[in-house]
Amino acid sequence: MPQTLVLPQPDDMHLHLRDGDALKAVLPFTAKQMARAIIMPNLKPPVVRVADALAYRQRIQAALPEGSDFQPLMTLYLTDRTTPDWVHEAKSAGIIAFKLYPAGATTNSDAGVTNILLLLPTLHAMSEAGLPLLVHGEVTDSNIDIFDREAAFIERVLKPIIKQVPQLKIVFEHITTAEAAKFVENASDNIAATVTPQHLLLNRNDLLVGGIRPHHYCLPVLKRESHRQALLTAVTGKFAHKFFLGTDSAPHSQHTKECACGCAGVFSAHAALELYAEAFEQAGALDKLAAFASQNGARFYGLPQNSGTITLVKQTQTIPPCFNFGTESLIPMRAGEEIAWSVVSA
Ligand code: OTD
Ligand code: ZN
Ligand code: ZN
Repeated sequence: MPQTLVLPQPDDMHLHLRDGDALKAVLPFTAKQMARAIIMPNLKPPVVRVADALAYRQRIQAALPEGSDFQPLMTLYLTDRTTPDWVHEAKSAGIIAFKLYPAGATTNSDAGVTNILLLLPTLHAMSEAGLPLLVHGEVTDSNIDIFDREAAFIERVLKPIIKQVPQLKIVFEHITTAEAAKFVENASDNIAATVTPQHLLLNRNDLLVGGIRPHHYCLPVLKRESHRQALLTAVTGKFAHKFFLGTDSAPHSQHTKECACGCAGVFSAHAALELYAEAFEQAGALDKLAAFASQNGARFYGLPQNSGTITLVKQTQTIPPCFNFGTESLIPMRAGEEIAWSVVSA
């Protein structure tokens, strides 16, 4: 009998679903594993107003496979123009959070915030409404080395926000460094973080040694091995309750990644849970996977625990070399290679 793990059905607390044909291509992967997902608003143009988010939610629901009860949880893209009134409107409409993209930080972030500290009334309104601020935690200053941008964000942006609005719930998204892990561990319980499969399983050698690997290029960029080890310790250690599953699965067509100026983003939704299982097994902490994947995030967001279960078995699967992506193709994480775990049922 292969080793078996039964978990409460997980949630993906950070997901890029795109729109149109791309949405139709990637949504079934997530809907098959996850009960719910927090949907990132970085469409072109971004999802800024409540009406945009509700229309996007309808398009997601229309693209779901027949019979799926997957629930998309919608976010709004914070801009320099987001007012406290928009926050109240968002709360009433069931929007789950606001997303901070420092202007220019990542894919489709041109409309992002130029100086978050000019938005204090809006942040206070979010704090009072209990709506979390989700942060892409990298500064965008061209003088700061790309490998140092997350650590600099803690000092220059995150600490000042927390000082001004101490009760605000904040999710430090897709953390990649020992500095970020330590900061979250030492912060109060209204501060939490998501961690992606690629940042738990890969380091910057996987991006650059033996040839450049465009499919391992994402933002924040992969870091050195000591940081990966710190992340594994964080998600399995004494403060593990502050960390939860957020894949940051971010599909781009093959030709926009394999070119002279390739897009950032790793697609992992096809095998999200299996990839996390590998990481937790590597850390000798498979017993901590259920809390990370299915409990910590829901608790932080004040959502009920999912009642269904999902079963993982230690059975090797081979990942296809590519998937259809509208009229284009999509290269998934581990394309053409093996993963030691498989999902049997959801
Ligand atoms: N990172 N790519 C994308 C988003 C994320 O920063 C992120 O959340 C994307 O393509 O939307 C990426 O590398
Ligand atoms: Zn981001
Ligand atoms: Zn993202």
